[in-house]
Amino acid sequence: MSDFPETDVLLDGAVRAARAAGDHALRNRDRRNEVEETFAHDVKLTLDLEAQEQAFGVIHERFPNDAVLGEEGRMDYDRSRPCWIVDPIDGTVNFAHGMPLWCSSVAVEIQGRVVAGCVYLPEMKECYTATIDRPAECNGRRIRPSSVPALEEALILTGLSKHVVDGSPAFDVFKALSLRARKVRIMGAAAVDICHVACGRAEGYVETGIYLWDIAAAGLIARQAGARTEVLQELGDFKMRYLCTNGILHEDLRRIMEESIP
Ligand code: LIP
Repeated sequence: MSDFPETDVLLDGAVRAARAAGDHALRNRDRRNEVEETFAHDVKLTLDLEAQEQAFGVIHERFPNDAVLGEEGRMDYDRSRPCWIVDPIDGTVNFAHGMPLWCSSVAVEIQGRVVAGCVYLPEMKECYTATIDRPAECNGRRIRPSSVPALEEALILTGLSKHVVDGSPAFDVFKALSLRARKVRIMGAAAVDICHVACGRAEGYVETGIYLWDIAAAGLIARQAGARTEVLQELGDFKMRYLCTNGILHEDLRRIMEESIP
């Protein structure tokens, strides 16, 4: 018996909200170059804001008393009531360039625990889901991490934060991983990367400077698939150093992270 009897209702809400956001962005991708703000290593699109409002609309209609926390603002985050955590377009720069690896991510957290989540990839036609009391699925089929036993055989995913500067520890981590793993890739969307670990396409994901909304839904999906997740360090303002693995390689990857970061 789940501690959260309504997990099926919560998951349905997360899926509807993620699809509302992702399908809005997909339908309007010819407007993907409408920019609200540009940064050295990131961009905020008009569609980021619109897609978030699509997700919030679904959430407020079905769960009017719950809190929401979104990448694009609305930080009425409090743990005294259920909180919906939304990244309307994760992989924004990929989306802006017309690359298909992006997603909409919606999770709901109750008493500090994510209990349901959905990561929806409109252009890849993949929808990852999980609740705290049910296994993770992609398009309704059970997913599991890989059983690759050694880093030398592994594909590891990582990312460079929008705050990257010369001397960022991420470069040291990237070098250390690249010298040990079969391959290291930067795909540009954390939630997609974590779902790739959850379904066995990659053996690990590491990133420094990633946000709660990037990992909330995908982290639950990974855990419910049988992968392992760990917040290695809280960095404030919802930022963190994060690790997700197939479990077998967790200690190796954690050690490389710790040895590479002063
Ligand atoms: C992105 C993350 C990615 C990170 C990028 C960016 P966004 O999120 O998913 O892992 O490396 O810098 O933060 O901004 O596209 O939602």
